[in-house]
Amino acid sequence: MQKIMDLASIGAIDGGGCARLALTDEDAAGRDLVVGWMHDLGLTVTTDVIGNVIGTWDVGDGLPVMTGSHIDTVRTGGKYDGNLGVLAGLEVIQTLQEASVTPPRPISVGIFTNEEGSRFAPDMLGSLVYVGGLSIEDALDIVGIDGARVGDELERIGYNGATPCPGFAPHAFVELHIEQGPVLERTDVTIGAVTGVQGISWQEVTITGQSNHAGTTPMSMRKDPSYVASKIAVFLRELADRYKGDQVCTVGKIDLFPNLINVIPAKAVLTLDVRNTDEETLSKAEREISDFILSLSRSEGVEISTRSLARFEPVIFNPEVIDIVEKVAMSKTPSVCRMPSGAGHDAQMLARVCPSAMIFVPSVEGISHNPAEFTDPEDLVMGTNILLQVLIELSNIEEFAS
Ligand code: HGY
Ligand code: MN
Ligand code: MN
Repeated sequence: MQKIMDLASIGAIDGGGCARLALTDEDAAGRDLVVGWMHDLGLTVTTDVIGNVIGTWDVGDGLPVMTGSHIDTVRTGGKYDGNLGVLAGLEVIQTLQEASVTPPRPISVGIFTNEEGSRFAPDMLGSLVYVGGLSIEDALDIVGIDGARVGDELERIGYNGATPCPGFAPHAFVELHIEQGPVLERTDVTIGAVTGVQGISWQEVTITGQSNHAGTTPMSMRKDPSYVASKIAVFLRELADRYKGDQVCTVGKIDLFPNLINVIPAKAVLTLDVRNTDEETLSKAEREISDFILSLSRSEGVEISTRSLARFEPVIFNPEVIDIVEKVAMSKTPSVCRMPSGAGHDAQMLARVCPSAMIFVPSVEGISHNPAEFTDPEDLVMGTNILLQVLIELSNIEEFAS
């Protein structure tokens, strides 16, 4: 608990949250603090070419069992998103060391770079490169919303490590994370045995119209990007309402240029975050949105270009690991349910290279990506104890069936 508070004090913002956007000075300070804790535990610490930090307790033999998450946050982040998974991993190692319990395999804790993706898209960038899903060359050339380049920022904060990517494929991977939604609380369940992660589609849409005088330009003559951007935002909301089920759509960012009260904008740039647990439905939503955007460009006489910022299909976690999470959780509380994750996580990338799953603990009022994010301490402790037991069970498995 103290470590959560100490880390949360870095980049602290009003309302009790954190702002540690990836590769900023605040992110670097958070990394330095946690790396210090890794050294205190006597872990072997490596930093790879995309800045992923892996702390390994070199005991036992064979491939390590890995846990971890991220410590970068969104601009209005909370104390627990990502941070819990990293600090719980360290807590597990410290607890085993203090109890003189040596697992049969090494245990690694990962801090994955830029999980949030809000400064540099895509999200889960560090774990994606770690598993070989994106070349380091392409990753280092990504330019963020502020014009900064990933490679330059990694160098600037001193986390452009030497360890190559793809990194080693662990024996298994399990991530403890807050749910970030209302399901556990609404169903009065304490632990989620996460079955997978929904599909995600991020796009940037650039609308070019014609800046003109807000007072003199007849409505019939206008080529107004802010009107078009608003129509797209409304279309997304109505699509989600039509599709119902797991369909979610968000326009989180709209920038107008020149963004002045008496100027019809020359340009609007907005982001589309569209997700669904079902790949076919997600693709259908993308097609509908693209058709709508094309029809709008014609009817409003504006030019519209789109750029994909992230596109990950839904991921199903390893059944054996999910079973172990559920079994261990049930040994501590009867209040356990299986559920998919609405948010993206590094575990969905590690699932490409090793048996992986996740443990969820409840978010009070389902709030996250918000300084008010909160999880009851006894739930944090329960989740961490389950993580400890799951890591021990995973390290005792010789061979996974799949
Ligand atoms: O956007 C997400 O789902 C995650 O927070 N990166
Ligand atoms: Mn997270
Ligand atoms: Mn997040």
